Amino acid sequence: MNKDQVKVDRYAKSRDAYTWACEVMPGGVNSPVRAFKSVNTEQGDIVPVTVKSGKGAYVTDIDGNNYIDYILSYGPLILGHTPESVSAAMSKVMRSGWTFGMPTELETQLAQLVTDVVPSIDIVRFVNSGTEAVMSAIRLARAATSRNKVIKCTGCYHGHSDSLLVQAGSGATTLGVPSSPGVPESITQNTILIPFNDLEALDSVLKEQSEEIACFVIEPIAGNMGCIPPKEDYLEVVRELCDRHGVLLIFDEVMTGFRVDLGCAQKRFGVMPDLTCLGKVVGGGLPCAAYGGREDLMRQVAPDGPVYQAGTLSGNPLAMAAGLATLEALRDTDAYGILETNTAKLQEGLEKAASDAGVSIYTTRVGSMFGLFFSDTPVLNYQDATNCRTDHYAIFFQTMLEQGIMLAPSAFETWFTSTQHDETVISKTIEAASIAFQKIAEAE
Ligand code: KE4
Repeated sequence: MNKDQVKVDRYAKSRDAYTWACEVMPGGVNSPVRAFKSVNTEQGDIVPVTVKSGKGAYVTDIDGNNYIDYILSYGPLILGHTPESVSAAMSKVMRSGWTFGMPTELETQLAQLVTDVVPSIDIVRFVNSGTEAVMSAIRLARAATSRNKVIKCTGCYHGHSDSLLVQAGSGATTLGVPSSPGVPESITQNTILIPFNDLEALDSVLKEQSEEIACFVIEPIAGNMGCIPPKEDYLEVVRELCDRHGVLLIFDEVMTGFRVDLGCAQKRFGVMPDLTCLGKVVGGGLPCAAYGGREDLMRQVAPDGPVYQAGTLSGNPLAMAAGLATLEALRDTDAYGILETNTAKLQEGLEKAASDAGVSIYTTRVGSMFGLFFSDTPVLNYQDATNCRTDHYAIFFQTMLEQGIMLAPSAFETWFTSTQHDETVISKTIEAASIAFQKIAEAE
């Protein structure tokens, strides 16, 4: 490059914005994974891009760079960015009032829709985050069984409440700090860890300790160590074992809920939990989550029963309107057909591009949840996931970013598509991936 061909910094404005953000927020972000820590170069010269806007399958950063977005806010935006139907529903509420701290019909309408379409949910309570939903469901399970212990799988992430931030997935794994400081030993001693997809481990824990175990909380499709589906019949046997030992089964469907089926993963796999946690899609991208399930359990929640849980903005009309419009669109259109077809094309195209470049990858998919691991062997649990080539993922992430494809800045996240990720978007992604795989092959 000669002297007057000065390399244009494509991220100049993001660089400045991030410097300022770091002055006033931890790591310059409001959620750790967004800081690009695990996918940066040694020089740390990739700056977390600051987004200005989104439309359909695309986001635009403050430097004017456009990206095809596979983060989609980590799952909520199943209809893509700023879908007209959801914007219109929210605009209506913007003029009539978006929070009251009093009942509104909108929350009952969304509660009715959720209980109509999610097979195991008789009664539902809205909260404001997935963390809150899972934390509340566990409190209910402990109250209903008068037992304290909770089983979770290593690598599954259920939000950042103390008892669950143990060998968590997602950002907790990415940052290599699975069990966070500040979590008292007195709390995590009630948390039992077993590997995902391992029925023997579950069986032996239940045989030894079931008298003390309130519940087994599980992501029916593990989406926080990459995307790892349940093995054949795994969920069915989990259900049987929990029944045999009187342990409640909680499906954390914060990510899978309405993502893989309108009836959630429980409908797709035909296995019914006692309690379900929802988030992300249920609020259409607004802060909204929920927990629900068997009526005999949910009627123990205050003010019907003694199990206390509350929230200032729970069920707020703005989030309810966004959630309703989103679920109605999923119910009334061929959204799941579109998602299935296009995400299958993505998987096929990426597998072929990697093979053509001589790069070993292992892919997984359930509906519009997709996983890509740099591994030449199957990835069935946390151990397998952490053995994958995260260095290859970093090169892949960086090369895709340069070509206008925004992937999660972590090897331990799931790719999400939307109804707006059409054939053109998928083809562009595959073309960019071919170049990224070649770069990895050259690095070997
Ligand atoms: P929130 O508290 O972030 O709304 O939900 C926590 C949660 C609970 N359960 C499951 C299965 C989840 O995937 C999550 C949150 N997912 C991560 C992405 N892997 C959120 C992204 C982030 O932490 O920034």
